[in-house]
Amino acid sequence: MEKKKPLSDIHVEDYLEEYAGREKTAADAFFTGGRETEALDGLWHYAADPYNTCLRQHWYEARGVNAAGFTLPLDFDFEGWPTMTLPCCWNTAAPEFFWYESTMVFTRRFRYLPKKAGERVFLRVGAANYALRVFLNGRYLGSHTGGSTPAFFELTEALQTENRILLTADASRRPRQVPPENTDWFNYGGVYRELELYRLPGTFIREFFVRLKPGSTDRLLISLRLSDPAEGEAVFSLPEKGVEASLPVSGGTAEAEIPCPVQLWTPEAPKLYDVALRFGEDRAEDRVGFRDIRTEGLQILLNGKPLFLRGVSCHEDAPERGKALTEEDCEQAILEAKALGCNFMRLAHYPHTEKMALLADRLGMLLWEEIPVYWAVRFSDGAVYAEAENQLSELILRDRNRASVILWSVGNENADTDERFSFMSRLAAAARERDGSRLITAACMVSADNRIADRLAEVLDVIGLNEYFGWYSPDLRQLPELFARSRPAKPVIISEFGADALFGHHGTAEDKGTVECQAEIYRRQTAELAKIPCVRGMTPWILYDFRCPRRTHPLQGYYNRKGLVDADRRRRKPAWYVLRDFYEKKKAEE
Ligand code: GCB
Repeated sequence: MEKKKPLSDIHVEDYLEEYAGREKTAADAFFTGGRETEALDGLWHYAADPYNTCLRQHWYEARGVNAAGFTLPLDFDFEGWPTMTLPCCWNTAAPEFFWYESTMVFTRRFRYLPKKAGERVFLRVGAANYALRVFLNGRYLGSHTGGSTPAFFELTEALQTENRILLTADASRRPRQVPPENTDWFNYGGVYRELELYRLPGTFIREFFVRLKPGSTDRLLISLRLSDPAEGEAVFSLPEKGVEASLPVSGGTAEAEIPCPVQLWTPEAPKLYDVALRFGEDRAEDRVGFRDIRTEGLQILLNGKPLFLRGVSCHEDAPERGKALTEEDCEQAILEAKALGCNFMRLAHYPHTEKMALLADRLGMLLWEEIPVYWAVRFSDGAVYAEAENQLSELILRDRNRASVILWSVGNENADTDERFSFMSRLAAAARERDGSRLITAACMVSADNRIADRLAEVLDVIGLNEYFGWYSPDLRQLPELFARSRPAKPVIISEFGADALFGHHGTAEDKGTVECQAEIYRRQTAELAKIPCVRGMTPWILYDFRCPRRTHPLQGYYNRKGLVDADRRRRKPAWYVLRDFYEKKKAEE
């Protein structure tokens, strides 16, 4: 990748070609629980680079002199660049980048001293939107695409004592990405989740999956996969129950079923157990709950008992931080949902930070997790499918030990075409194959003739249904009509209903955009939905107002105002109390 002669880059338009073929995917992910990390968070020098000059000119090689020893003029100066504290969304980090949706280059130095002979060192980036490229000491280590799932890069071969690391993060929206170009949320750019270094032994535990055997209450299933096809013995332990079981590992994998009566996890009593897995020099740990989730006819059963999912939808968006949520932000959202009477949250429309599921495990909140197969994804394109499936795999690998997560959603509001049917059926099958301990869903749309007729429902366990009666479809009488005309044989979750209302904007229930109108729609929606036996839950749209460039009406001000709570995450609108009262009644009926 050496720059041949001066200005040689200016006539090259396929400059990205040399960076192809080094994509990091779910196959590079590894289990992170219980491992020591060294943070690479903190101050990084940065430059906005909308023309991708870093990639075109190979800035990461940092060549200050030519072969003859003459000093070269440079278009960059790493140490002279300003600094930004990562992780963050650059849109909220500096006012001049609020609308910026292109490439940013980040670089810093760090010191490395080996701790153990033969150790391997990896960088995990919790999330960077959308295409991330990593360079260490002038060498290209690879790329990752997908704006909401973690990326893993091995640094070992390129490490020195003093290191220069450089990242490029390209937040461009593109039609062949997942999500595609057009979404109803703000496209925050940045390396916005933790940057961490991991030191692992030569052979390490790549996957560690522990769950209750579906349908049982006293048998655990353990799966493990190592980094190499090694042979040997792994040891699984669950100290609180005195379990220490040895697992024969063959070809780098092991599967075991272990008798172990446990106290089941529920939202009301979110019991967690410490578990650990050892292989050779490596050890992984987690804190997990055990629960059974399945459907029977029109019911959703948690640990064998019918359950009504009193939910709310949620985006990842805080006014001062965008998507770079802190643990406090996550806890605030879960506690707000609890105050509303919820036992369930839909984390729309992309994988949220793993902090959410970790907290939900601890605090007792059921979760729906989703990948951004949103609206008009290019369903006919094989590469787009691969991208979607990879994001799904990365999410499942990340969160499958979380008892709180009961549903994987393979997408939202997609037109019911043949191509979409085959694309999303494949995703549903992939999710099922990777994880048989959860239910599969997707947020479908009401058909043009007001029925639940989406063909995708055939392959889902639970039908998610977005309906906006009273709002986009203004006639609320069509809601009972919808259910009179549809006889789904599976449980339905109303994955969205709602109405925009600006906090403090008053008027009559007929005036769109007023809090009275929103509250009235919530009153009528909940009253109707309560009568429908197949409706086993709901996640109205949405907990908090969120940024949205498509929303330019003065009442919106570039926000989607369907929040039950204002974007300040404090001020509750009247519809909040309507939903709270409805959920209290539902809870009392249980
Ligand atoms: C929907 C979408 C969601 C939007 C919402 C709205 O159906 O799934 O992403 O934000 O409607 O407010 O229009």
